[in-house]
Parts: sequence; structure tokens; C-alpha cells
Amino acid sequence: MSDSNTEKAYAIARERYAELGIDAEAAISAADAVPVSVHCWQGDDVGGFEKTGAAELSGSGLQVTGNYPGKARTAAELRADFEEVMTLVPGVKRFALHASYGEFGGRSVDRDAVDESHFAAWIAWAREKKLGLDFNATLFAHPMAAEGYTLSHRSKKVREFWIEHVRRARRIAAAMGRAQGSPAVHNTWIIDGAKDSPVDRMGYRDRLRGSLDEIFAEVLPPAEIEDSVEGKLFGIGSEAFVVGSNDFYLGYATSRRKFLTLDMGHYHPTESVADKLSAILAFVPGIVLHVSRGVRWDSDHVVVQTDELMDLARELARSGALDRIRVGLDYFDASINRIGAWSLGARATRRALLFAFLEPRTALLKADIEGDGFSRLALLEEAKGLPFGAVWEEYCRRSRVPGDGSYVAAVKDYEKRVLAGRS
Ligand code: RNT
Ligand code: ZN
Repeated sequence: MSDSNTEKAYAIARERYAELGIDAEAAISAADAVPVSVHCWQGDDVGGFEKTGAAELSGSGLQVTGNYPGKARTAAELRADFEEVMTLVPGVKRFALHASYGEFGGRSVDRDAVDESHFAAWIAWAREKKLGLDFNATLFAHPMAAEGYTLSHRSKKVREFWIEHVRRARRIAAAMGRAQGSPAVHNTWIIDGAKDSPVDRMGYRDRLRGSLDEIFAEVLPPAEIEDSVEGKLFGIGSEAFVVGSNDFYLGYATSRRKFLTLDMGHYHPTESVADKLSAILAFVPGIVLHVSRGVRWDSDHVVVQTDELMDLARELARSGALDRIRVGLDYFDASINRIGAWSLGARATRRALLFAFLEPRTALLKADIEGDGFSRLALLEEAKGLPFGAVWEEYCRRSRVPGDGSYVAAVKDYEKRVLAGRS
């Protein structure tokens, strides 16, 4: 669409929204301002840069399928790819790294030796690009994790190795927070679990609680780091037992005043993460969202505008607690163009936020208060047919990113110019 048609369509759309008491300008500003922390790992299939060659994800419960050509092989390539993604996705963005993405200058630096010097280039790049960084300890794809247990392992030696790793990862996150003048989220997710039922479940949970307590005994400034813990329902190879289940971490985050990470792929299919927001926010300091799309299982498909995502975005917009919610992405598809996958999912997340902020809130709340369930339902239906696309296109235009009709061409162009040359 031409710029002038986009503006014309928006002017009409804006009037239509105003008829329902919705300020489209305010909605654009609100949706634009929510930071979306884009995950580094869509760019290279959760590979990281510890060693060259294929990632050893097997046994980690993470599964990346597909072999589409052009994946980033170095940190420099990953940065270049994300710079391309940034030109395609509107709104305030952050970047989430894993400890396995350090730059080790060809040396082999084990997880219990990683420190902020290995992230100096990332920190300098983020400063230049005005990107906030977030961080994750990496407790998978490693020989010490090969038995399927890390922080809850029976062996003290294995536990101590991973405790040291997470301690270091937290310090790296704090260094990022210091450099950017605002806290970096540090998320801890572990693989621990079993294919079949262990008898001593209690032992594993006791040990996990103990390890986490040892890790968090080191107090880091809240201005530099926000600690979060992520539970899970099951993984490939941990179908019968996951030590860090939702119940475990809900209790942990509540009692230890930590953030809780809610991944959209980590619950029973009929559970609603949207519904969990207001329930859990009543008891924890904050929530980290891992926006994802599970197809039949925690498959981490590229995020699209599903009902689940829309419900989540609406709850976010309605919550009045945006200062306690961190939005992060967590999906990876290696079977299609990775830059396309990355930007499509991030755009879908931003679209859902904009849609949510365009809700006729005042009228809906009135119906709520008056107990007029029919009007509320009718209004929610009406909202689905409002000229949302015109607002989205105008928002993209103002953000100087391509609209839906032209960003695919930009992805293809980058593929031809850059990705095709990678073996
Ligand atoms: C795994 C968790 C975790 C990872 C990333 C790579 O089930 O969702 O968040 O996907 O840390
Ligand atoms: Zn996750």
C-alpha cells in the first residue's frame, strides 16, 4: 500500500475506534513501548558458540527440527542477522542471550569458567544499538548434563559444577544490567527430569531447592538483575518426571520473592497462561513471559496470532501491571528461513499487543460492572471486526518497518544477499 493510502485508511480507522471510545494514538504508543525481549537462539537453532560444529542438544529436552540453509555460524553473523530482524519488527526491543553464546576466542572455556569478559562484544554491540540485554544460564547440551540432571543431581560434584555456572551467569547478567543502566532479566531453566518415574521424587526436589538457595545466597543489586525461574510440564526424555515443575517454581518464586517465567508451551494444552497472569502476580514480584506456540506438545513453533496469544496480550494490556511483566520470546524453527521465522514471530507478538491496546476498555468495564454479560460478549465480538489492519500498517509506517505486504520481500532479499553465501 502507498504511504498516502496507509494514512487515509488509518484516518478512517481512527474515527471508527473513536466511536467506541478508543484512542488509537494512545494504543499505538502503549503497544510500542512494551519491551519485547527477542531470543538470540532462533538465529542458530540454539547452537551457541562454545565449539564449532553441530549443537549437542540431544537429551536436553529441547528439539530443533529442520535444516534450512543459512544459519548464523558466528556471533558476528548472529548480530548481523538480528540487525536485519530489527529493521523488520516495530517497537521497543531487547535481546536475550544464553551463556553458550559467549565469545571465547577459539579457546575452550567451560561453563564453570565463563565470565563477563566473554560477553564484552555483545555488551558493546547492545550499547551501540540501544538494545537492552537479558541473560540465561545454559544448563543443557553439555557432558555434565548428559545424565538428565543438573542442579538436582545426586552427585554433589555435578551440582556444584552447575551451581558455579549459574552463579557466574547471574554475575554476567548483572554486568549487562550495570552497562545498560537497567536490570537484565536472568532466567534459570533446567532439564532435570526422567523418562520414567523415579521413586525418590522428594530427594530431587529437596536438592533443587538447596542448589537454588545456594545460588541466590549471593545478593546482586536489583537495579542490575531480575532473577526468574522457569518450570515445565515435561520434555522429550523427561516425560514422567520434571523436577522443576510449575508447582515447584510457583512455591519457590513466591517464598523467595523471585520472578516466575511462564512459557506458553509448558502447560497442559487446556490451561491458559493468560489466566495465570493475574493469579500469580498476586504473589510474586514479577512474571517473565516466554511467548511460544506449542503444536501438540512444547514444540516451540514460530509464534503466530493465535487465540492463546491474543488472550495473553489482552490480559497484559488489562493488567495495569506492565511494570512487573517482562515479555520474552521463545521459539525456534530450523525448517524455514530463520530471519523470516524470527521476525514473523516478533511481529505477531507486537500485533497482538497493539490489538489488545485497541480494546474498547471503558465500554467493556462498564458492561462488567453492570453485570451485562451479553453486551460484553457482543462488544468483544465487534472488536474483532474493527479495522485493525489499518492501524497496524500505519504503526509500521511510522516505525519505518515494512508493512505486512512488503516485509517478506525484505527477508528474501537478505537471504539472497547474505544467507545464500553461508555453507
Ligand atoms: C525449554 C525452555 C527454555 C529454553 C531456552 C532455550 O523448554 O522453554 O526457556 O527454550 O532457554
Ligand atoms: Zn522457555
